[in-house]
Amino acid sequence: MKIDLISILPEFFDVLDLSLIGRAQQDGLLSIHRHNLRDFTYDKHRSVDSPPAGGGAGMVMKPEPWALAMEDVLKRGESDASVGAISEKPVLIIPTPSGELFTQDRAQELSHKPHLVFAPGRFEGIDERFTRWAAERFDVRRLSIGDYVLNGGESAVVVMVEAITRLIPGVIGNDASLEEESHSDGLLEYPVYTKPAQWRDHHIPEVLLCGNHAKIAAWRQTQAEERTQQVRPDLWQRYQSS
Ligand code: 6GU
Repeated sequence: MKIDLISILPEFFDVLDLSLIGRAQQDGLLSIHRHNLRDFTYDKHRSVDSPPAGGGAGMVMKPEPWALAMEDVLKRGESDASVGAISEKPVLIIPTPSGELFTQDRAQELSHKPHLVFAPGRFEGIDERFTRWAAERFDVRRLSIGDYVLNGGESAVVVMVEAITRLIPGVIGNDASLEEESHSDGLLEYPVYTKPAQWRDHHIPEVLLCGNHAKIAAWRQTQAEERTQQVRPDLWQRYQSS
């Protein structure tokens, strides 16, 4: 998978060189390219923002630097053999609190795409005309990571890249753990324990020591259901109706 990240804070993405995602890049499963949006400005102050048309607070990102950055990404893509053979449009993800909710299902879908481009805005967001322009060249997704507001989309990009890339075969060591974790089956994960069987005054649930795998699986299922019911009634309702 190829990933292009465009931002006025490209250093923000240095965390993606750590741990499993860093390893996946070294192993060639993933190539992540950072671009500075200000490299696509041509005025003295390298300005990327401007006051909102119609008035109001804050600043809005101008569409032109974004369009130039996207044209550069597309041009590089054409000459890149790893994604060059693919006829579908690259996916352009615009992180925004006014987008559709980014979920495990969405992460799963995006993990099969050969080329993802992320355009995280700062300030009050990017001029809406950029989205329309981009829709002719990209499969555009406006995505939010939750019902709260961040200062910019960069941390949301890190969240989405991590959730998406860990689903690529080989990125995490143990593919089986992907199937057992929270959200993979619509339920939250059951509680987990490790040795010793007694720690301070606390004991492991008896059933985990019985050696009967069917019994343990049934207990875990019940725990997952109870936890989901208590903590996330919204997920529980969806789970029951599916
Ligand atoms: Cl994707 N961006 C920003 N700025 N705030 C958010 C968000 C994204 N998702 C939730 N809050």
